[in-house]
Amino acid sequence: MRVVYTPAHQGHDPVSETVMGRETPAYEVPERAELIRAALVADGGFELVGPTEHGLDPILAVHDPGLVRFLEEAWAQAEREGIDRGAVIPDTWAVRGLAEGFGPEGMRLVREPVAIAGRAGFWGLDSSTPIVAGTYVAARGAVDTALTAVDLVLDGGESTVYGLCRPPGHHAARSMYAGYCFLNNAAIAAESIVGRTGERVAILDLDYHHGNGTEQIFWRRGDVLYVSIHADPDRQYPYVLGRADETGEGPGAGANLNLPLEAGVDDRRYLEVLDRALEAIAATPGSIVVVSLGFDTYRQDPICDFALTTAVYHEIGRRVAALGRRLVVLQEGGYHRPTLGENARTWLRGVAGRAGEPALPSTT
Ligand code: OKP
Ligand code: ZN
Repeated sequence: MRVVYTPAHQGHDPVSETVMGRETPAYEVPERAELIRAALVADGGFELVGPTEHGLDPILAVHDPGLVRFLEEAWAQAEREGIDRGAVIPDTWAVRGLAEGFGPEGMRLVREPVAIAGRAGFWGLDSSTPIVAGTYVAARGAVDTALTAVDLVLDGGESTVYGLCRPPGHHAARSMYAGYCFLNNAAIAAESIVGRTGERVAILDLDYHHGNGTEQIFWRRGDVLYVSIHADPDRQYPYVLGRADETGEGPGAGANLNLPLEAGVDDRRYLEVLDRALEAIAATPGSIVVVSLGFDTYRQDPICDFALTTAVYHEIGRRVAALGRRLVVLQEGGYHRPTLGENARTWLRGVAGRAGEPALPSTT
């Protein structure tokens, strides 16, 4: 199986994030992707390829040019303003996300501020998404990783490709960065697939957190089905979206399925809900599924509360593959570093067992 990977992610190396006013060591760190890469290389059944550059057009098909400009300029502006804290983390928010990030109405009176602190609070949702020197290049690398995975599936004849995206993407909305995410890799990939094939595309979001950004981007779209299994936002980030009654609007009515869950979800319960998600996808036309894959559903994840085991990831991968559709699998979250590599390897091995999938050499 092909794995798309670039070391560009290493430049996004935040030291800390701010959780309820307390500075804590960053969870979303370069080591995460390196651990997954090392586990797949050690397995022997995966072939790493670098991404090709796809430029800005596919990004601007999904994101506000103002957001992209801000992400590109932020670090240099912080340096010019003499902000010397190692990262841009806002402390003043424009609360414009409620209007432009999440809903249909724009607050026209709120203008983009000038100072970096104001700009960050204008484009960002929260204080856990630091911008550092290498953030923009890393985020662009993650998008190119996702788009290269799409190329390998559409033009390269691959049935499944894994994009080791970092930073993740599913919290990033059209005009908002959020939750460790800057550009929405999965949404950009899905949009590109729709544009190139004219087919409907399903996004299956298996990260522990609801992908508010992906939901928002395709909220009024009937050609992209968004299905997500996640922690109930009544107790978990992103708090503001992810409820079961969010089903899409206009042409997108019925093309959004949220399956919010209680704490303590175990393997059996998760598989039961997964089957509902897969049924919804199977009932929708299309031949390609973009998977937003998170391992923060793992029982020992330090910031989450599901109780999945490593073994169940094999079964989840197997059931997703049993849809019989081509898969563009993109990495999102997962913060228990000791098991991250093995969980990813196990999931992808579950996919690789299906008929028609090139067999991977057996592991020792
Ligand atoms: C990113 B991904 C809660 C702070 C939450 C952001 C979590 C982002 C998760 N008090 N911080 O979906 O794994
Ligand atoms: Zn997550």
